[in-house]
Amino acid sequence: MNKKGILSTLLTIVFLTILMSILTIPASADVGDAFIKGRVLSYNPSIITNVKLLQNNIELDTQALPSTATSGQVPQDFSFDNLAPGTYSLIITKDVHTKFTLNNVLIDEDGLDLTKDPRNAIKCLTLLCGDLDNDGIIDAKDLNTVWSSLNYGKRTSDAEEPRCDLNGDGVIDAKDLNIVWSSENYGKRDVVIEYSAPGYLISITNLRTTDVGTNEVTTTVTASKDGIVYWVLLDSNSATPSADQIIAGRTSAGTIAYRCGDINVYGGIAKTFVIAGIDEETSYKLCAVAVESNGDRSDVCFCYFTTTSAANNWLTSISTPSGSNLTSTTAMATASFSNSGVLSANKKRVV
Ligand SMILES: [Ca+2]
Ligand SMILES: [Ca+2]
Repeated sequence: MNKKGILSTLLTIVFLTILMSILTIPASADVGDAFIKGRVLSYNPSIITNVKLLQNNIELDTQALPSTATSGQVPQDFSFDNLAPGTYSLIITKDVHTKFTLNNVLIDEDGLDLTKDPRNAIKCLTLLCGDLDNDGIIDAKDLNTVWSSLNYGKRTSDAEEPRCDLNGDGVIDAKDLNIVWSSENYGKRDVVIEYSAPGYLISITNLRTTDVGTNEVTTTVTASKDGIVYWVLLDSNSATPSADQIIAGRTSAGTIAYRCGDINVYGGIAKTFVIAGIDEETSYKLCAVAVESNGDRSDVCFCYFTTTSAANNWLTSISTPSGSNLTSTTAMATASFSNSGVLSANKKRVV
């Protein structure tokens, strides 16, 4: 190559270098101060847990979570930092566990801490364990591999398939068999959760009093999904208790609530219950939380009402069956009240 050719080549390299530096746009995942952090729960910490961060199906980063020396089911934390606000996905993989995908994770400029989420399935991302043949389901084939005489009852060094030591304690025994056989794992597949899917979390869509009396109140509650609604009745000036406190029948101060209870509900169907034996002419605050069978909870909600006064319980009418004799000591009469009430016997003659 002559001098002219060398110069031309050098110029081309310089030109291409400049062009590439102009065309190279920083990855959107690396331009902000936002973050996403979370917690993964899985078995056998000596096996690597991989957490992938994706955006628009493009992998942006992967973290291999640090392992500890212990065996069993252990939590491991992760954090992806310097992210731009946006929508991301997480894919978590680990040998002998099924795949865990969390889609539609919305991150704003303040970042997102999944461990603060009210949903148990997101607060702690739990990998399902026992998929020895990596086919995406934990089933009889996996169970039979652990149960096989070539593996069961042996130390991992002597077993045909050492991966059957699911908890990582060095032996393949009942603990490992029970991990596969447990209802949390057996028959389950890869997990996919939509983080931002509307209606994912149970909610109380309606809580109101439908009939307020002197000493009782009729209440209607509707939840978005099947579950149990726990409630406490408090003085109207009371602070709102936490979900845990309502479930335990407590006030925000931890003392026993004036009244408490729970009721089974079915998604979208209004359920009515009566709280009786309460004080007349008193203002109350009714607080409630709905809990799904998987432990997920709604926000706490509340409403106020004031019981009526017995003094306003007017006698609105009184009548006697035809032919009865009001001068008799055994006269019959029918009374009506504006609220529920009892007519006291009066032996005076009525004229
Ligand atoms: Ca399997
Ligand atoms: Ca074991």
